[in-house]
Amino acid sequence: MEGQPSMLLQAASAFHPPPGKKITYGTAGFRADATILSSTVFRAGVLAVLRSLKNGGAAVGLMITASHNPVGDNGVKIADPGGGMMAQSWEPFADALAGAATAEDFVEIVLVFAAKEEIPIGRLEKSEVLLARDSRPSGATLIEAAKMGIASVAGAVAIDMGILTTPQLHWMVRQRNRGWGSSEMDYFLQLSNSFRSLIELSGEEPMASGYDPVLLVDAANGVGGGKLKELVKLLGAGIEIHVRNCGEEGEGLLNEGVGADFVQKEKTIPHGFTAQDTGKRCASLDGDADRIVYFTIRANDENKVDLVDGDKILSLFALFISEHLAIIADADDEKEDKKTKKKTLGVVQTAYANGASTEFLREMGVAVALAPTGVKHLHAMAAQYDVGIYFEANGHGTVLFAPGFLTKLQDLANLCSGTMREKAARTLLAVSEVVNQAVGDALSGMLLAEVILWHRGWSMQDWASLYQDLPSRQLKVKVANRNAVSTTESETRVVDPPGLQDAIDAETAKYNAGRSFVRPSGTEDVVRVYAEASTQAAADALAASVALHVSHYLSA
Ligand code: 16G
Ligand code: MG
Repeated sequence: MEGQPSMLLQAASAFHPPPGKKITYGTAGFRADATILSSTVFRAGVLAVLRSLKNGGAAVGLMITASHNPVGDNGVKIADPGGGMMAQSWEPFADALAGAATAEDFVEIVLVFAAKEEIPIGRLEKSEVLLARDSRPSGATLIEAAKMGIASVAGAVAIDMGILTTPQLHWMVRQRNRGWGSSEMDYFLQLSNSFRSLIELSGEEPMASGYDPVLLVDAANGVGGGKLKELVKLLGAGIEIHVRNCGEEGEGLLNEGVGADFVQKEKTIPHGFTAQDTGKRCASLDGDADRIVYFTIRANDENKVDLVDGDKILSLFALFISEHLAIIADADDEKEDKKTKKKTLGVVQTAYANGASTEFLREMGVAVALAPTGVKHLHAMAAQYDVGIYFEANGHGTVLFAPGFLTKLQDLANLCSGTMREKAARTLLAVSEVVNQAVGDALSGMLLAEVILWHRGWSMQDWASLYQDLPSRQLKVKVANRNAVSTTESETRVVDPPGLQDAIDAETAKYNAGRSFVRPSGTEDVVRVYAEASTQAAADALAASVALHVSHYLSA
């Protein structure tokens, strides 16, 4: 390993962590004001190489983005060789790297960790990092810092994929490691080809269809707008997507009054949309296009929108997929298949899922599992089913197909040529292609939602009325130390501080259909409160009283 320590030390000495500021690998990577991030990003470059070396040199992704944060922020996160988020077991190491006070400390931490994990650093072994950034101006310099980090490990190769959405990079990593086409055009072609296959497999549009071919998309003035425009060129007839807030001259700032986070939290019309769009089917992406919600603008209430959130997207997907799984199983003479059908499909939500959505899914006969907040938790749980669908209410989510199940579908399609079963199997295969199985992807999720609406001949009203959301309220409470709150049972129950859960239970019992939980945020210095009840006034009151208990228990 001669030379490697001094190579690392020399490179690391050019970067200085911000004094007195601790940046941690939170729910979705490191995130902070862009001006203090270069040392963190340099070190994340080294981290990505180590991750690749640990995985026999497989490609790893490094994405520069701060998603829905303001334009002055930026961030960095690592995608593992499978295309998913970096293994959680490495997060403490990531924190230690970012937090090392000096270049010497940093090198020491790298070398000790590499020795412990038997990572062949400095032996010129193959390792590869695919890099990309979203449209933030600060990304250009930060990506150079990441490249310097990568170059400081002997034998490491950096491949700059340019400006991409986060899910595009995750997809590319997954494809590349499977030896499949991983260019941006491959991505666009896979999505558009499978979209068109799904339309063809659906046959004729239903009579008296309520589906409106026009879709208005708010791209948050982020990276997704331009990408969506590229994709639209390949979709063919039948759908008319108008993209707004692409971040072009005069369109406003990234994530400011626009985007999925804004629309979902504020339930307010994003910039670039007016009363003239009332009743139209609209969708909002977030700044790096890994999240999507739909909405319509309310008549006579110009500023407000009716939201179709992640829960309803999930419900739509679950309905369509279970319908097709049922065709496959129902046509089977053997009862065996019918019995296993329900285990085949599973959905994963978080405690934030509206109670009405969970009830709707359970009534459909689908297994519903609960995961803690954060894509990585939901993704891991969904991967346990043959077909696993996961969504957070905020619009992060996708559908996962187990490799063995895809083979089964392929065999079935070949065996049952000319039957309904073949069509159902081919439809599910096309769904597995249109969705991004590496990570939730606003563009691919949108295509699947559109196909399903088209197939059913549904208007936004049809979709929205799948079930009626229970009134809910979210609050945040500023506390001295949010980490004094710890939870269990997928964040539905508080363990610490003692007594707080009993207080929440006592409040909840006062309300019809009441439900409430609290958890420390992973991205902000607050404790979040969620409450649900049969009326809005009750949900508001429940949330307010639980928030008071949080303040009380955490101020002591
Ligand atoms: C991050 C997570 C998101 C989660 C949110 C919760 C990813 C890619 N993103 O944005 O899944 O819903 O954090 O934020 O994992 P909170 O902890 O502040 O409530
Ligand atoms: Mg995002």
